[in-house]
Amino acid sequence: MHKRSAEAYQRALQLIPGGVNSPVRAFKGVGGTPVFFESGQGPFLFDLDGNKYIDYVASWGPKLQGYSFAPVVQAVTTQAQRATSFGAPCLIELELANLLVSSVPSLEKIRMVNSGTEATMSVIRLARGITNRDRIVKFTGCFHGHADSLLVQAGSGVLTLGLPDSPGVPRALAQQTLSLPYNDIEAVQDVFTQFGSEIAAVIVEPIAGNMGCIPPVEGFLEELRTQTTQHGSLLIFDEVMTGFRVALGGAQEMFEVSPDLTTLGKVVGGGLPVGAFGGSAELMDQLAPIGPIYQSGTLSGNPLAMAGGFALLNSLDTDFYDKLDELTGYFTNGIRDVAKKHNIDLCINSVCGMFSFYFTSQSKVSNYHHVEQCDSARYAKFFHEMLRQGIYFAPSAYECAFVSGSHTTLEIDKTLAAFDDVLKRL
Ligand code: KE4
Repeated sequence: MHKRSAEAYQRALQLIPGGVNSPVRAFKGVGGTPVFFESGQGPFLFDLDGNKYIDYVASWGPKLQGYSFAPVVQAVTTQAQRATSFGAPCLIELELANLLVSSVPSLEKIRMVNSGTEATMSVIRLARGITNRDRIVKFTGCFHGHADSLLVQAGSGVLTLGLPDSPGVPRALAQQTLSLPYNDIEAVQDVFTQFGSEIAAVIVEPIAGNMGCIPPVEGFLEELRTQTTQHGSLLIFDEVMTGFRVALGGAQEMFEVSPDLTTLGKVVGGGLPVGAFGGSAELMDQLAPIGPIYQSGTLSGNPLAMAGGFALLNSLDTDFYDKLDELTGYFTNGIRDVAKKHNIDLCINSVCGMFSFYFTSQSKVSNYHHVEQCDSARYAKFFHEMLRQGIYFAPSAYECAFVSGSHTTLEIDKTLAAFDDVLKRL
């Protein structure tokens, strides 16, 4: 079944820490050893042993139009024959910048980088530089990449200073980050009452996607906007996952709340390494070389990745999202029906293009505390059973499932049939 993957993994373990270049891929969340993939086509992945899967990981989000999307392949191939990088300005950078600025409501200017982590790391420095303040507020269960200031877990009490979430993060730096419960409006009001004048920025996933999919409750994003404005802090929407995923203008368009700064990644690179951060011209012009706040990158805006991102984003319009939303609803309704049929307690959260289901009897999952009560062992069993059926979900109960423009009801029906068989036996 996975003989060649298992052999490759043994070799990988000798060369790469944990055999992977990013921890979540090691299957630690579900047990077993990772599958090595060889190719992808539309909604399908093919592994080293020739097994075919219907994929819902989408490389953690970027594959919004599925694998080997022809316009992206064409654009990247053509650009590769010209040059992959100049380290100098080129027109395709302007094309993509213009597309981002004209699609995302709050953007006037944008700076390209090479990952979501680089985008959030840079935007935090920008916010601190602009406000001349050091404190950052984030939310427990939200993930913003692995920059030191963001690898911070909540202190013992909601208003206690942050603690490093990893060895190597200086305690002094971690203490500058406060981590609050997601969707907790009161906690936000309290933290601003206590620290308001010291808070440089609040960074939030406007729809949480790293503790499964958790949409904002009514008034949560609006309260962040009110409190940050009132206290001279900046509001940062980390739309690395939601940008161009849930709507052309991202979650800020969907919920009509305008952040001061936005980070992007994943989809905007079309599957190549791209991150970006942007906001008003006034704020962004504080960046070097015109402003004093330094930020840089050898391959930032490289024409190869710009060509890939531009080709993918150019294929998106409101009709695309209408269809994606409909297919996501068809899928999640189908899962609800199958779970009911087999009396399996399941809670599903979904927005256009992304969703997650939690094995739990809780009526809602709207913060990390709820997520911790869910049955991740049952998810692990589910994951491997579905893998045997040729369905690839995220190897972690804390991630989202993604539907793409290449999935059709044919693949969804096959997946629902697999759900029926697996949930029956769970
Ligand atoms: P990257 O540095 O991995 O490109 O982006 C970091 C990041 C920032 N913000 C949000 C909202 C994100 O979801 C991410 C990365 N997401 C994870 C899992 N959802 C990527 C997978 C991985 O860590 O390998």
